[in-house]
Amino acid sequence: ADRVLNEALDRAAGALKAAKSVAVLTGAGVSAESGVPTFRASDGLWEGHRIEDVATPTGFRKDPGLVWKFYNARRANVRTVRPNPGHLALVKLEQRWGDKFTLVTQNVDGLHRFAGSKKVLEIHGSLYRTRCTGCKKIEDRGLLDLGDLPACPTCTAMLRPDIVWFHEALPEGVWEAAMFAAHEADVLLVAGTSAVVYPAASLIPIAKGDRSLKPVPGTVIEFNLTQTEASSQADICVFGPSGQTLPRLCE
Ligand code: BJW
Ligand code: ZN
Repeated sequence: ADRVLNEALDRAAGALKAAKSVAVLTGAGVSAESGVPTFRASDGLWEGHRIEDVATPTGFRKDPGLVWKFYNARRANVRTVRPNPGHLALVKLEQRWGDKFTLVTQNVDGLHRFAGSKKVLEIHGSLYRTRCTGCKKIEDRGLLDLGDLPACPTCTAMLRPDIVWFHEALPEGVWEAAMFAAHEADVLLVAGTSAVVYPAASLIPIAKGDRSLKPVPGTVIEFNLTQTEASSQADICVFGPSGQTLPRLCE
């Protein structure tokens, strides 16, 4: 098993070395070793809640207090965690590739920025920010408890978490930049994601490209504990905890 892992890591390092442009797609798995729970538990619940109750616009309309309770708990957890060596390895890669490096994350925990990554595209929003349901103003409020039903200081309408729920569109400019980076990338690293949520997962086929748009297809390298929906599309699969495997890419 060790030999298989070392071979995959060698091939990954080789592909990376030859790349002029690098993109990364991360998911909840890269924060697992920091102590942030991942989403898809076997019972289909998030911390005992049904997904449609806490992570859809309909759920928020029905019971905003419950949704805020859920998010305040998530925010309290994230307040206690720190980046792990996987996050730090991605900071190093950004330093090496400069503006030819783009980190796209589905995570809302802010740990990539905390670790020191500069160019981070948060395609599913952030637990740090609120968005006003009235005047639409977005504000960074940190991770302090905001209470049951926080109101906008400007217009008094109800605030919501600045998170992309199911059935909602991704933030437009951010998503476009993510697609552009995947399209440009010679190498796409896909780390700690089950790759079942769209449109995020479509960055993988975008990086591979079809022949008319991208004469040399991008190389997709997966970092995960197990096989996922991404594995069959990946050129190289590095199985193991990303907090251990990503740092070895930088050696
Ligand atoms: C490790 C590890 C270690 C562990 N090392 N690895 C049917 C019904 C309803 C909707 C749809 C439907 N079919 C399709 C849809 C669309 C839907 C969708 O994709 N659904 C699928 C689930 C079926 N998508 C949407 O609704 C999107 N919007 C949309 O389509 O809008 C259309 C529209 C267009 C134009 C105008 C208007 C509308 C929006 C999707 C937003 C998703 N947001 C969420 C919730 C945010 C809430 C919150 O965080 O509080 O974002 S969903 C949730 O999943 C979260 C995550 O970012 C996202 C991805 O999950 P991720 O990161 O992959 O985590 P896990 O847990 O799934 O996987 C963890 C992985 O890590 C595993 O593989 C482990 O093995 C691994 N791992 N430890 C390495 N140490
Ligand atoms: Zn407002």
